[in-house]
Amino acid sequence: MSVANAKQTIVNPTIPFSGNIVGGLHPGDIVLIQGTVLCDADRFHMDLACGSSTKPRADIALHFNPRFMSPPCIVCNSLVQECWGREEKLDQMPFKQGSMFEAIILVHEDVFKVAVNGKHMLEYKHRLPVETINTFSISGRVSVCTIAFTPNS
Ligand code: 9QG
Repeated sequence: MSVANAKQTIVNPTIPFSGNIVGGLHPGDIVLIQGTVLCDADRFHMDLACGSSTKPRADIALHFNPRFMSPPCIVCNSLVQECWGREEKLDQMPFKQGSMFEAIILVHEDVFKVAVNGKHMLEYKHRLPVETINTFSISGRVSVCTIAFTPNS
């Protein structure tokens, strides 16, 4: 996946990172995240959120949360009016402690599709309107070299 057509690229952000997505997110957009999972990682997560308020906490359309505790899994969820909804859990772990990764979030009309290291991992049906997403955050035991937002074209 290339960052050549990206409308916005963030390089070597300090973690935890949270930033505005210029122009918001739209169906067809691709979010690319390249980084390394720290050796001692228990978990990390990335969020596509609707604003950046901390009090009250902004809604999170997609919370994507790899957990390395056994059994390892990826938890996806949404935060609506400060409440977590039903977790969607994938009992697979494409990320490896101490290893680099490339994650791609594809924004479709009805779902997000997430691929890791070139392999499709999961779909997550929208619970909040895509048009309300304007913030990307990542935190936990991870380092990130590139975040790139590429528009539908
Ligand atoms: O644990 O699960 C996802 O369903 C919660 C975690 C929470 C999320 C949530 O505490 O952690 O992963 O924003 C949070 O509080 C994150 C970091 C039932």
